[in-house]
Amino acid sequence: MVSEATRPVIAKSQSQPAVEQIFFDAHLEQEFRSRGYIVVPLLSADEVRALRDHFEAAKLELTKDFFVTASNTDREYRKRVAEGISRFIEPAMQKLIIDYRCCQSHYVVKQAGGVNGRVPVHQDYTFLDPEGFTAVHVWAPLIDVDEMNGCLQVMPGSHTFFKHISAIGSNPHPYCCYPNVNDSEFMVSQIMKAGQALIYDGRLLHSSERNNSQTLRVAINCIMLPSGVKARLHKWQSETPQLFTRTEVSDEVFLNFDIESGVVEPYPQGVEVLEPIVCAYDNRSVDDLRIHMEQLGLKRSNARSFSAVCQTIREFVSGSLCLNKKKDTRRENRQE
Ligand SMILES: O=C(O)CCC(=O)C(=O)O
Ligand SMILES: [Fe+2]
Repeated sequence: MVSEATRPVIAKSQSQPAVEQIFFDAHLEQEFRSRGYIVVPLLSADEVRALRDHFEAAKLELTKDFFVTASNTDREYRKRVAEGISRFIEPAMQKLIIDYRCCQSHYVVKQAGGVNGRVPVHQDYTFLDPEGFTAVHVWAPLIDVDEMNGCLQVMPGSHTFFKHISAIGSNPHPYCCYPNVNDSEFMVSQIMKAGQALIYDGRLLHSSERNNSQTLRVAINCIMLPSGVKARLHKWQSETPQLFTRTEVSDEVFLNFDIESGVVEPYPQGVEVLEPIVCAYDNRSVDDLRIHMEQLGLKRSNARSFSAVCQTIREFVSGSLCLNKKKDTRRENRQE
C-alpha cells in the first residue's frame, strides 16, 4: 500500500501546493487533471460478458426508468452487487491508478424507451474534503452507448470550476443557473464501446439523456478512494448555508445507508463525527465558465456536433425524422 508519506507527488509551481499522483502514466494524469476525465479501454470482452451475467443473475426489479442498485434496501443484495462489480473493476483500475480501492459499486440502468430516464447535470456526491486527495469515479457501460441510448455527457474542465460540496440530502448547486445545460455549448457526449470506461474526477459535471432505444442500457458506476483513506460525507446546514457537517465512514456503511438521506443519528457503527466544514456558495456566471474553459484550452470539441449528425441519420433511417419538416423534431423529443 502507498501511504500518504510515500505516494508520489507532482511538483507544481511555487504558488500552488504539490498534488498526489493518481495515474502511473504521466499523459493520462495530465489529461485527467486538465479535462477532469479520460476514456480508456478497461474491461475485456470476457469480463464484460461475465459482468453482464452477474447483472442478469442479480435479477433487478427495475422500479424506475433510471435505476441505481444502491437504492435497494436489502443489505445482502447490495453487498453481492458491489462485490461482484469491484472484483472486476479493482484489478483493472489497479493497472492504471496508484493504490485506490472501490468503496462503492453500483449498476446504473436505463430502461428502454423510459421517458423519465434523463439524469440532469450534476456533480456526484462529495466523498472527500475539497482539498487533498481526489476521488476517482468510474463509469463503464456493458453495452455500446451513444446519444440514442443514454450515453454520458460531460462538461470538460468543470471539476476545477465550481467550488462546491455536493452534500448527501442535496444542497443548492451553483450550476442551476444553466437550466438547459444539457443542450449547452459546454457538454460533450461520450460515445463509448462496452468495456471502455470513463474515469472522472468526482467533481466533474455530467448528465445523460433518456434511453430512446429498444434495449436496456446497463452501466457500472464505482467510487474509488485512495487505500487507507476513509470516505467523508457532507450534510448541508440550511440554517447556516455555508456550513456542512461532516462524518467519516467505513466502506461498510455504504451497504446500509439511504442514498437520499445518508447517515442519520443515532449513527451506526463505522461513523465518526468530524468538525463541520465551511464552503461558500460559488455564484459564477456562464461567461466565467467560458473564460475558465478557454484558459484550460478546452474549447468545445466537435464530438457533440458529430454525434448529433449521426443521431439525425439514425432517426432519418428509422423513419422518426422527416427532412421535409421545418421543425426540429429532435429537440422536441428531448423535452419532457
Ligand atoms: O448512468 C447514467 O446515465 C448516469 C449515472 C450517474 O451520473 C450517477 O449515478 O451519478
Ligand atoms: Fe453521476
